[in-house]
Amino acid sequence: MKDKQKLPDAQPEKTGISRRNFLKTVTGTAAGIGISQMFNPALIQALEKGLERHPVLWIQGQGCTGCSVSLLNSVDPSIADILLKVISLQFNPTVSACEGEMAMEHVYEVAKEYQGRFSLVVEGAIPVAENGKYCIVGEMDHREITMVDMVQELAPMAGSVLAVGTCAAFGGIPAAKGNVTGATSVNDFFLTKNISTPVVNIPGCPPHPDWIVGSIVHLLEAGIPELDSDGRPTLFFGNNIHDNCPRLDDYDEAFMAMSLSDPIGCRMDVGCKGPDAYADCYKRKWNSGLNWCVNNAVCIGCVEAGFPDAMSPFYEPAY
Ligand code: FSX
Ligand code: SF4
Ligand code: SF4
Repeated sequence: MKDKQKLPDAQPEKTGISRRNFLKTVTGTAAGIGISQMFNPALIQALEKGLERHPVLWIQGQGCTGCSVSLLNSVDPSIADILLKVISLQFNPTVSACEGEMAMEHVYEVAKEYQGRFSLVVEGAIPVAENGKYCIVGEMDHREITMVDMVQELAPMAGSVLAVGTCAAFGGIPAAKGNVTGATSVNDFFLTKNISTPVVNIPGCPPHPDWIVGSIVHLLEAGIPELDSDGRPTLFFGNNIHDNCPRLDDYDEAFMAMSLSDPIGCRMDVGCKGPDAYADCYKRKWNSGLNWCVNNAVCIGCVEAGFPDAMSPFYEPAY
């Protein structure tokens, strides 16, 4: 699984896209969302000379795997180009062929070999109750390895940590009311363990693939992106959904949709949390730019630290 090879030059016959075109694609995608500033010609030239692909270890605790699946759905650039041209994904529990003790050994070997130079992606919350026993993720040397062990041991060795998904970034659904597992976000976990590795939060339940890919590319080419007070890249999470919603005029005119089947009207009265949510869904959209939540339903505020309890709780809130 290890790959320390220099990136080859263009291999369109294998991947359908050259490295140059890949970078153009990423830059082009970035341009529409205001992040073109982070890619300048000097950086692109440096990339085109070929650098070692960046090692990434992706581990998962309490989550539904939607974050991994969302990344796999990356269309432009494709997941194949991300894996073949940008990062060297050394482990991901959903897609790695390696499993069992061998997989655990590999993860720890990679962390030692690339100490300070790899990125650790954490997907899902970290259940700290009962010494982490609610989430045993592997076994090695006759020791059960919990998610708590993995984050505690690997995060200090990493150069950076990406908390992918609202569960990892803020606790999310596993930390919702009624949770008995002590589901904890990466940043809160780091505070209790005195871990100081820089963290980039990429929330969303699940996060848009562009938010994951764009953050990784920014990290590799321009360092840690500018973060808001919740640790999210302002590139993607800097603007309010309601302020940019195509239905804002309806809101201003108090023209409210009465049900989700109403094709027009502001959806606040049927539960839209757009006013409390900060993300670029309104212009990026989902499924290759085809649609987004407010078109067919409502924004449930899935990128926010209070999600789901403070946004769209599973229980009847006592107002
Ligand atoms: Fe959480 Fe990831 Fe929501 Fe699921 O595993 S962000 S539950 S979409 O996918 O962690
Ligand atoms: Fe705001 Fe939601 Fe109404 Fe759009 S539908 S204007 S985001 S409340
Ligand atoms: Fe999440 Fe709202 Fe964006 Fe939908 S529109 S992905 S619920 S932040």
